[in-house]
Amino acid sequence: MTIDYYYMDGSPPCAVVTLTVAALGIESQVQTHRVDEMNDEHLKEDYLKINPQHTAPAIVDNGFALSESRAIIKYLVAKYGGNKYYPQDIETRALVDQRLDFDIGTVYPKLIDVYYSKILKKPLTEEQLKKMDDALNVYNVYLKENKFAVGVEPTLADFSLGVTVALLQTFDVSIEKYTNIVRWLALVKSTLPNFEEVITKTTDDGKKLIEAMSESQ
Ligand SMILES: N[C@@H](CCC(=O)N[C@@H](CS)C(=O)NCC(=O)O)C(=O)O
Repeated sequence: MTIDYYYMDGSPPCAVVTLTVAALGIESQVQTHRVDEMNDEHLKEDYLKINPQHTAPAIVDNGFALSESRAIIKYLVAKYGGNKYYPQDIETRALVDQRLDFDIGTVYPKLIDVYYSKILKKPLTEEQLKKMDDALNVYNVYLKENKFAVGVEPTLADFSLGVTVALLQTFDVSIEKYTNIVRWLALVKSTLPNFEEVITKTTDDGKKLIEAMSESQ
C-alpha cells in the first residue's frame, strides 16, 4: 500500500511530516509528489480535489485524503507507528496536544513574520519582536521541567516545535538567551532521524522561495 505525500519545497509544515515519516521508518511506503507553488500547481483542479484548502502538506492513503501537518502526523503515528511519539496516557497526550497548539497558534506565526520581513525586506517591528520574545520565553519556561517538549521522551511536539525553532534560528533569530531551548534543540538535533538534513534543505529551499517572492513584489 502506498501513501501519496504532497509537499512543497521550503515548507516548514512539510518538514514536520517528512521528519515523522523518517522517524517511523515508513519511507518505502510513501510516494512523494512535489507541488510547485511558484507555478500554482496547488491551485489546479486535481490538487483541489485532494485538498480544497490548497495547502501542502497533504496525504492520500488508500483513498483517504488528509491535510494539516499536525493532523497528518497524528494519523501516521496512529496508523503506522503504534502511537510512537504520541503517548496514550491521557495527561501526557493532552500536554503533547497543548504544545502542538502552542506551536501553531503562538510560535509558528512568528516564523511567518520572519519570512514576510525577509520577503518585504522590512525589519520586524518592535511589537513583533516583543511577541517573539514572549513566545520563546514561555517555551523556555516549559522546558525548565522537561527534557523534551513534554517529559523525557521525544514526542510529536518535538517534531513540530523543533522545526519551527530550528528555522527561526537558521533565519537569523538568536535563541542564545533561552538556555533551556538551546539545550533542548541540541537534543532534538541528535535524537530525531534526519533532523539536520531536513532543516538544511528546508532552509535552503525557503531562502530561494523568499528571494523569488521578494522579486515578484
Ligand atoms: N496549517 C497548515 C499550513 C499549511 C501551509 O500554509 N502550507 C503552505 C506552504 S508552507 C502552503 O501550502 N501555501 C499555499 C497556499 O496557502 O495556497 C499545516 O500545518 O499544514
